[in-house]
Amino acid sequence: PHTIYLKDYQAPDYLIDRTELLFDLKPNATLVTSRLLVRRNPDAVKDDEAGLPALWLDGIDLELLSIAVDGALLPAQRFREEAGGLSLTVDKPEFLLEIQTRIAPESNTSLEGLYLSNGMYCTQCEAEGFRKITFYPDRPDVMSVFTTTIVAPATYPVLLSNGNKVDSGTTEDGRLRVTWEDPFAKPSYLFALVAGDLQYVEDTFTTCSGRNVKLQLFTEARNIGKCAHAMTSLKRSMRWDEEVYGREYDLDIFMIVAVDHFNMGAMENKGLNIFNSACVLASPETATDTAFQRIEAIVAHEYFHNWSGNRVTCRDWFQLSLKEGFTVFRDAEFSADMNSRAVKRIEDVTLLRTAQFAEDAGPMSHPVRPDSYMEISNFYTLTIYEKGAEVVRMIHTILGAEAFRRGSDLYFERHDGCAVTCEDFVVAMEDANNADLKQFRRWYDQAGTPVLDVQDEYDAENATYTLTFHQHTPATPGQEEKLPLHIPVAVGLLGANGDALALDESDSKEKVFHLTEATQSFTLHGINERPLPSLLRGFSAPVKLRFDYSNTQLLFLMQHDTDAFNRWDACQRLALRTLEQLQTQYRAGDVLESPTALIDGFSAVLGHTELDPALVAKMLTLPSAQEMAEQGSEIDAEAIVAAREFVRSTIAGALKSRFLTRYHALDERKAYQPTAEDIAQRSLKNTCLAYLCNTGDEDALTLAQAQFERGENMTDVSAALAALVEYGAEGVAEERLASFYQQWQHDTQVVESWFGMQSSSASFGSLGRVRQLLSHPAFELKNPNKVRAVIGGFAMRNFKQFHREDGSGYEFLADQVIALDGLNPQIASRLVTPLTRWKKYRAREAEQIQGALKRIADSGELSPDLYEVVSKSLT
Ligand code: HT7
Ligand code: ZN
Repeated sequence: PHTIYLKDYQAPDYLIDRTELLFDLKPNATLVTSRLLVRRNPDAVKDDEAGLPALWLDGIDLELLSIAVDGALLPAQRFREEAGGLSLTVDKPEFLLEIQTRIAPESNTSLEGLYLSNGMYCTQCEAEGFRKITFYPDRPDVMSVFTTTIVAPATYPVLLSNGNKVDSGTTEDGRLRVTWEDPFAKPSYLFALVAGDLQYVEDTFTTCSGRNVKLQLFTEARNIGKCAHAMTSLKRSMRWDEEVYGREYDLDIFMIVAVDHFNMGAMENKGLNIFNSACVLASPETATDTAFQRIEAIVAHEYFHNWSGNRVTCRDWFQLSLKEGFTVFRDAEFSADMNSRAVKRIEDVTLLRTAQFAEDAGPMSHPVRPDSYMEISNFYTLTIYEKGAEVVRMIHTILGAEAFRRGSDLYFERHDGCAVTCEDFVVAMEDANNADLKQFRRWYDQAGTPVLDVQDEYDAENATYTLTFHQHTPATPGQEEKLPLHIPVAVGLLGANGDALALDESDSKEKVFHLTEATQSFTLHGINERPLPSLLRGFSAPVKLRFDYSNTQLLFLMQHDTDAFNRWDACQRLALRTLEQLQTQYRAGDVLESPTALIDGFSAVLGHTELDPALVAKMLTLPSAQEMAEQGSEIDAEAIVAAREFVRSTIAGALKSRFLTRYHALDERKAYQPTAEDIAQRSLKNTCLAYLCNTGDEDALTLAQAQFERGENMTDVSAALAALVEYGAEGVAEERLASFYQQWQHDTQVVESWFGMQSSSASFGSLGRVRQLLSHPAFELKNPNKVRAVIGGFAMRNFKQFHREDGSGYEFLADQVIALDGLNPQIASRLVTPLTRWKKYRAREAEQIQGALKRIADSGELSPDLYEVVSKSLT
């Protein structure tokens, strides 16, 4: 595999004005005929002396049957098949190119290009999957109008593609034929095709200008009762995008299809979104609140791409965050408006701190706009998505909501129908507001997580309060020197009685400081008492903030901060500090000290009946082992597990009666609704239940057993089952898991979470059990959801068992990655992630993990996907 550099970008030599495709579907021999109107690109880099350049068409795993130019077969000396594509010499600036190829969807296990999922044909073309369908300039800056005809046997009554259906009929031999026309020019990565025996639910949406849009959601018949929530989410998203961004939907139809085999969550193909079934199908009996909220967010995300991604797309894949960062920011704001804003922010920041910060500090570290890659599929990362969204959020914070909207209006207007860059986005934000984001641009270029050290000084005599910030970004692979960033830091001050202090004459209670230098001080005047600072409110920048709070100060912030996010963050800081101290005690062989400050804090939080229960649940949730691992300079997996288990069980024991009171108060019998209020109530109730069961007391386990048996909704049932599996006797857990499987074996999504619950359980998910799950009849190595549930659940969410002393967890993962690479390289290269950070572990683990990685490297020819991750991790 070779490295591709942003600096080498060149505009395409040829454009494709029209693309006509004909698919004659057969599982092992699908014929694809393309008719392309090719035209020399007037903006291409020209070398007139040399005549017209060759036309390069990407193509992988295709059987070339014929090529014709302007109706005449192209002689063999005019084209050459090479690794990865086809080179044609035509010597005309404009021509009609006709190519016929044959492909075998049935044997496509990579789930890129055209493949079969439970007998249904479907496509995944982003980023470079279209080249597995036909020869084509498969790059996002080649935008074309597509017409697609699909021919298939009558056993595939539903034949879908992008745009509007313009024709349908039957062929002479009785097969079905449908033609779709998409009037919006698009890159090949947004192409989609679906063919199957599907049912659908239908609705309509009237846009702000009064147009009626038909909405259809297609699934296999058995899932037709699980579409309502996605449909409601879609309509809410469409309205929100009109109201908040002024964006109206543009086609007369919008379709969603659910497929069981899918590498990611969903795909925003123009007018025909394709979803992983787990990210679209839900009913109260089968899906948890978390699944309901995830579906709402992903439906919104894909819908929002219609503007931020499809109407305005990326010039090249280095600009991926242009559409992904912006769209994640848009979907996060949507979810915040639909649910609890603070809780949504807490969830997003937790993901960022746990996984993105780790990525930023690891061998695959890259900027939001990378400058090189080997395999683009490896760059659908937390940095591109989540940190990219944080960068957009900072622009929103710096400019303010109204100015941001002016900027996004200009961006959409200026670049509609174009393939553009992150720079174009920033320029639109500047031009619309006469703003200067020159230094801010460094966020797009610099990898790594900045560390922000803060000190304060109070001058009682002059009533001034000074905050001094020092920023520093550690070196990352290929980037030794880092420059100071423009960091917006939102700050509030608390007085001794807990009131928010005025920060200036206009009585404002919050201020955003704009850090632009390595060290910078800001002085506030008229501060008549020593304040307690509430720093980086709402996590106003993706940095690690260090301030020397005392335990008492953290407890005070937990009680009084008006910023809900920082209230939670104070609790996390206290928990992380306590866990850190206990790890030290554990390593020294000392007796572990009871975490009294944390118990006091949790007790106070539990008593706050007027606080949003969802926020209380988050405050009572300890940082995960993965997040703890991110804190120190060296990971000691055993100490992390010991400290965390000790704190959890001590809190559970000390506050048992408080948890019980709160549990009973929240345990109302009412019909399930996925509303923010009810979800909040269930989340706190089930947090209390987990702590109660953590005591191991019989009465608590009986409570879980009763909740499990009541079977009111999947949220409560699976929380009760998870508690029984984690804290109940082994025999009880086995019995409950078996009866649950018996009841739900027909439901793919429930079976997936049943797998995940077992393999991620610290007490139940031993390697032996995980191996048994791999041989379970419902497990399929070719299905990414099942792989993520069983192997991912073990390697990414079962810290205790995965890091077993004998290193068998690492060897197991290496075996699975090697087996998967031959089937699905994208999944293999994602799954290897837990092995990539070996340098951060203690010597013994580091050696074991490195050994497992080396074994993968030496296992034969790796896919480019896996090769990139493994080779970068070993250097
Ligand atoms: N834009 C979509 C990306 C995607 C993808 C990328 C690589 C391999 C498979 C994939 N499936 C979907 C998803 C999104 O961000 O909305
Ligand atoms: Zn996206």
